Amino acid sequence: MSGCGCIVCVRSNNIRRIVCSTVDHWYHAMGQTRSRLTPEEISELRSTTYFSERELQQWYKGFVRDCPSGNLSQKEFRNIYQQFFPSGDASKFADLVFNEFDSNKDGAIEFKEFIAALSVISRGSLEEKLTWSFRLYDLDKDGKITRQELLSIMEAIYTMVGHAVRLPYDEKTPEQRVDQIFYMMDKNHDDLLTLEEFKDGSKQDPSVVQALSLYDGLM
Ligand SMILES: [Ca+2]
Ligand SMILES: [Ca+2]
Ligand SMILES: [Ca+2]
Repeated sequence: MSGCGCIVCVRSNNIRRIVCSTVDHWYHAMGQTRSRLTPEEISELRSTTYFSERELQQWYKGFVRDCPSGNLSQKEFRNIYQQFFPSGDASKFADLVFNEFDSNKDGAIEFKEFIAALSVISRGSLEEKLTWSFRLYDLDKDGKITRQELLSIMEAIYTMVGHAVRLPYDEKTPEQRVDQIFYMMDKNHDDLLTLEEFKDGSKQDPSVVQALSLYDGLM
């Protein structure tokens, strides 16, 4: 009798089924992944993302191929970004995005986290994309973006892009860009951007959402 090889497997088909699925679950939990998503995983992901079953299986296949451990590490994530910006240093910006993908904060991106973020970035409504960006920019997650937080993000983007890629605002320094954004968005002049201020301002000036199209290009 075949099976996963453990003693219990050879005793009874029924027990084998239970044990094998448990072992499979352990392997999964340990980061050893299967090649396809289970029907339960598909139905969960279909309700939480904008992807079809076929797309989910395709993304999963690619994810497992690129990350056989089932987890995308911070280092691997940096490398992905670095490939797109060879003349700059993408590590800082990649780390910021990594933290946003890693919603359970365990230091690795599992498929569920990856596909959830990808769904918002690639298929989300403008509102969802802006909320996602806001959370990315709000480094200490207190619900407000300070000048310093925005400056950190802008510096990370400028460092990543280097001199090879010409962005519409590449003639400006990160400081000037921060001043410009606050001038436009900070309606009550308290030097803090709320989600509402951020959303309203971004809709008026689509160039502010530029960083999002950077992710679009990466995915
Ligand atoms: Ca995680
Ligand atoms: Ca903040
Ligand atoms: Ca404000």
